[in-house]
Amino acid sequence: MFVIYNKVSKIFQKNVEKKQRIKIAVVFLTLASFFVAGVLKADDEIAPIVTVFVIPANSTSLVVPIYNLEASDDVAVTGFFVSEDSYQPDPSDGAWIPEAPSTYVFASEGTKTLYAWAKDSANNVSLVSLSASVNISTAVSFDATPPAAPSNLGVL
Ligand SMILES: [Ca+2]
Repeated sequence: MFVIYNKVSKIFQKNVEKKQRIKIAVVFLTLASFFVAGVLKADDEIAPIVTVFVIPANSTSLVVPIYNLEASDDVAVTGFFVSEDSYQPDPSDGAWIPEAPSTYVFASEGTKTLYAWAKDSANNVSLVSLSASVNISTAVSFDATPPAAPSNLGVL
């Protein structure tokens, strides 16, 4: 950058007034600062952090609602990933979605743990997940026993 600036300033040195040279320098430094800011922005190396993940403790359906899933990032969170696997997902995995999901569909009943991840536009994936567990039982408990008949009733 400074090499370019020196060449440009040499070209203008003889013909351009001092005030105009200052203007050129200001424009050059402004453009240079935009360039540096762009490089820094493209160099996002800080992964998002999942801050909130809430699902119910019990469910009578395999479709379990996700009450709350939030993440924060130094730039912006661009993807969410919810899985029953505890390992960190690949940022190119097809299961990433841009908004926090509102449900998760389990394949079977039982006590299950879900893991929530987030990523940013530079494909940094959160280093740790937030997890939450749910006990799924779709069997409807059916009370077939009638109450005992009252014994103290008489005809008036
Ligand atoms: Ca980031």
